[in-house]
Amino acid sequence: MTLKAVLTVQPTTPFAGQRPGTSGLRKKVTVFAQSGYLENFVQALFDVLPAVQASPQGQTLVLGGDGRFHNRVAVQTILRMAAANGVARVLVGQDGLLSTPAASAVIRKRGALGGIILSASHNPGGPDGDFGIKYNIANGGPAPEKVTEAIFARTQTLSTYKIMSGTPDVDLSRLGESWLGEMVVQVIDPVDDHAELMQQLFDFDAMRAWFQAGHRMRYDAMGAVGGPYARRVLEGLLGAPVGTVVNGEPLEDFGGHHPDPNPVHAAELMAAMSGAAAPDFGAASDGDADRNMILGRDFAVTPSDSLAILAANATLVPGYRAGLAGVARSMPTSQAVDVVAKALGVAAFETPTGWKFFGNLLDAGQATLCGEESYGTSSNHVREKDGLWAVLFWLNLQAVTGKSVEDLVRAHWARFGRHVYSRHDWEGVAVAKADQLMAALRAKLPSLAGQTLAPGLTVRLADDFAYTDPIDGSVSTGQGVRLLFESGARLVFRLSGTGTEGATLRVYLERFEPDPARHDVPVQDALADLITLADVLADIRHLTGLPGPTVVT
Ligand code: G16
Repeated sequence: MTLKAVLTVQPTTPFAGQRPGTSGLRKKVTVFAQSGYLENFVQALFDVLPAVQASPQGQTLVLGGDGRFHNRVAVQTILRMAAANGVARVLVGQDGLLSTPAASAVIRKRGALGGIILSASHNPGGPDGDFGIKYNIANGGPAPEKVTEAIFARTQTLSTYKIMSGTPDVDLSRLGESWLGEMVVQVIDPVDDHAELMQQLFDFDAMRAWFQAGHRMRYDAMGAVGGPYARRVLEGLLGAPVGTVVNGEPLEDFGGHHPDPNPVHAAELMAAMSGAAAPDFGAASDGDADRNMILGRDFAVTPSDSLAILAANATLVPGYRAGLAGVARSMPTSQAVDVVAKALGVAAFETPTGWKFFGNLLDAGQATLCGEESYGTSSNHVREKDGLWAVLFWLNLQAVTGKSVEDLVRAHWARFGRHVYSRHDWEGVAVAKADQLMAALRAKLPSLAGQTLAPGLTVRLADDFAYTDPIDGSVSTGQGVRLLFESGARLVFRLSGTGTEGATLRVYLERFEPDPARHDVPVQDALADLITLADVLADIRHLTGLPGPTVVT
């Protein structure tokens, strides 16, 4: 007997706090697991789509996530709701998995209306960890603020949601099509489209030869969704030895890893990349595989430098042989790429934090490469940041130049100067204290311009960053307090929009060092006066009650 799916309209009441942050709605698993919590958000999305994009009825959507705890349950709920809301077809990654860049690639390649991505990115997973959901539009990129605000507004007023009931869960373990009510569920290989795209952009012959010549690499997927993508390309298509990808099985709790690829959370990789016997190249990706960390032997590349170096060397890579239309970086990202853009004679855009702000520039063909200090880099091939893409770019550069990671970075600094850079995170701060700190800083801004706050640190501009999108004219204010000094140094303060516990204060520190003789001064020493100034200016230790930053990258 075949069971028939029945459309059910369930009564519900609004939940507070369903406003998406920097990248979608992120909360504890325990919050998402409440009856109706996910359902309300998804129904709000379906309700507002006709007004902000197009009706979901009769359309194709893409669905998948990073495989973290609650992913499997949430995928089934969303499938039932999509069917109840008239969606014609959902392309879902096998076992409910899709990395964020792969979801973007699938949306674009298959002409979908958009996609729902389940991830809390670099946040910890497991039953006590974090979960998240975000909607990406037809260009493959995160929904802009007008869409996320409309979804939020709807979450505050809805009283019912629609869902199909009466049938067992859809089997997502096998590729192929099945029906859920009137909707087709098409289970796709999560890796295929992305792997194909990588082959269109990079010199696979040169990279294969690099491995054949005996070079070694270690890619740490941190127990998250990046493993299958890295394995297919590195160990499969490029012939890297099996074992090049470590922690390559996507696990619900990431195998206990905190899948945030930075020197603190990727300590295991940092250790493996140290010493004469270490591999030539080290890399890591995060929970949903959109972030990347790039390491040489005993050498770490800052994300801001990475963006600048990729831009400066782009024409060495097949996909970018014709040069760049322009580059874009988030405001707190160092100015290293601006200097490259100037030398190349192309535009450099400065946007607020959040990948969604790059979408219009990429769609309009004004930027080719984009990047952020938060370990995100990508190009116009998708509308998300892309961890494996960045890693392959670095691999391609090493393969065609014969230079090591460290050689490439040092040559870059010698030519363009070094933007010495660090980010200090103060995590778990009481929200009221963090708000007080930012408000006090904002109040000080008008009095700071022209002042010399420490030797060599005269303020040229002090403001709260605001951005007018050059394509659609939309305005985003309150994007972070920044102090620009006459010397080119910068100090930026903002609160994270991705955390789920208390507030995280991020302090971004930057100074330009043209003198190669000083390029090896330890970063925290080179920034010591800015670090002290930040603490004094914002009264950080006192207001946060913390003895020092919890993460320094
Ligand atoms: C997200 C956004 C990025 C942003 C990062 C950190 O990345 O897509 O644009 O730079 O969060 O944001 P915040 O400083 O507000 O915590 P991901 O990898 O978490 O999706």
